[in-house]
Amino acid sequence: LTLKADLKRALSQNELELYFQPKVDLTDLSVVSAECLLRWNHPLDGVLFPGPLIEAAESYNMMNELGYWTLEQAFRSLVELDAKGIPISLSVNISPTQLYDNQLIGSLTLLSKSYNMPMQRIELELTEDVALSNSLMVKKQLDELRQLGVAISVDDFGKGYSNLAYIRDLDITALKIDKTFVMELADNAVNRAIIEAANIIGKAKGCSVIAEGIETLAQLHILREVGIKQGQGYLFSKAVPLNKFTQLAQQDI
Ligand code: G
Ligand code: G
Ligand code: NA
Ligand code: MN
Repeated sequence: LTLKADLKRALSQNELELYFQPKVDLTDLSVVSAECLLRWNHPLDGVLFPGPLIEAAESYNMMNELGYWTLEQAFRSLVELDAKGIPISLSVNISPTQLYDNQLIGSLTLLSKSYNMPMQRIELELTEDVALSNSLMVKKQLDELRQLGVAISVDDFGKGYSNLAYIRDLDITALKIDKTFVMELADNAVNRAIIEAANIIGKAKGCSVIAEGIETLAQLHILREVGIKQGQGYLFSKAVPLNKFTQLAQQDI
């Protein structure tokens, strides 16, 4: 009950903020894009991770409101990045609820018009198990989003249910290899094999493959050996506020 009040206050009192974690080119380590991650500037506790707020939004039927707030901030941020000469795209995490509610396409269309920003600049990150339930309806929406030029990436690939038929059948633009495979990469041959397999699948589908959770140079080295082209992780940067991210990106442009 208190979390519901927290969520309402956070939304109405501007306590939420989008942070940006760079996605880098693993060859030259330049910033190519960023993932938007929600943070909660709590009046007493400082900057908090979004887990509890997202859970609260799900259980109190406010996920669409929170999701719309996030999308609007992403569009605003794109406008700011353009103004600073950084014409990259941004990815936003989408909760299954937002797909089931059928409002996503309407929201994106509206925001794209209001901010005069093409939808091609937005990438949606979906967890792997999103399409497992109600898959026909989800597939239809995802196809429509792709036709509008919205990029769709499958987040945490290899974790969830690993439904490869779903990966095969959906028109996706990127596979994001779950960080659990990257974390124990150096001393686990199976992890390396899974990453190699993901890379082969991505190539065959014509989509990009990105590794998450890169924390060490040893991991980076193996990922380069395997041929993974893009990555994200604390080795490069955690998620940071927009002004900080702008500085990181400007060093590369
Ligand atoms: O940095 P991190 O702790 O923020 O993210 C925790 C989890 O919350 C991740 O699974 C991430 O995908 C999710 N998350 C972060 N921001 C958002 C958001 O804006 N919307 C949704 N639905 N999930 C988010
Ligand atoms: O579910 P999703 O993949 O969107 O969640 C991303 C989560 O991973 C966020 O909480 C983000 O802060 C976190 N993260 C990003 N890079 C790293 C990393 O290098 N190591 C670890 N442990 N977590 C990371
Ligand atoms: Na994500
Ligand atoms: Mn992920």
